[in-house]
Amino acid sequence: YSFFASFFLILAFKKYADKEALSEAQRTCPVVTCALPGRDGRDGLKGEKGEPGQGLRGLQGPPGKVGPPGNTGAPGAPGLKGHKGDRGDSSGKELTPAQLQTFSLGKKTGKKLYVSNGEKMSFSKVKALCAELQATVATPKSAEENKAIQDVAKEEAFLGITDKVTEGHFMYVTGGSLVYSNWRKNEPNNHGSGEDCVILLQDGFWNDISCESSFLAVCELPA
Ligand code: MFU
Ligand code: CA
Repeated sequence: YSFFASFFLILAFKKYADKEALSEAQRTCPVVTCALPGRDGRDGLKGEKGEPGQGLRGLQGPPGKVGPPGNTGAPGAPGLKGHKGDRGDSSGKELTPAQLQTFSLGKKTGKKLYVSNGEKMSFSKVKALCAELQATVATPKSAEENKAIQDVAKEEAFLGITDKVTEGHFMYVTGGSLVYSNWRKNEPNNHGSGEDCVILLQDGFWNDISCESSFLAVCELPA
């Protein structure tokens, strides 16, 4: 008895409780909310990649800035072999231009050498030419030297003698008064507007003449 009584009592209470809970939910819970489906499910799988867009391609932008210099490159390949050098000499000595000139002209040591290029020119030009050869204008200081110049000069040639400093007093261009002279008869006469230079005539005698006239250039290399 008590078992069945208890059973029905429980059932009845249950039925009452359910009914109360339902009516309470109807009062407090909005129909819409309570009628909605349950919570959202989990996120689905990632979709496939879409097709490329079809918008117009933009214009090309301006060139970028110049980049920094690159590193130094590796050394290049060796150059080609050079030409064979000069013979050189066993002494290891080198000739100065003057020594080379002396050698090529066959100049004898201790003896003056007179040279000419066969050109005629003013006295100032003769001086300049001889200076380039590290020489001076031919200046005979003895009959022997006068003859040596005569042998080189095939026509009238300037001598390194003038009276520019003091009229009538002929001197060597290199300095000093004459130690030897070979004037032609009636010379020097300072003819015309003046004659301060001297030429060696074909017969070996001297004549004073204008320095602006042109005569053969003969230079002398020191002994
Ligand atoms: C002589 C020379 C002059 C010039 C002239 C033509 O004078 O002394 O130097 O050569 O002859 C008369
Ligand atoms: Ca004269």
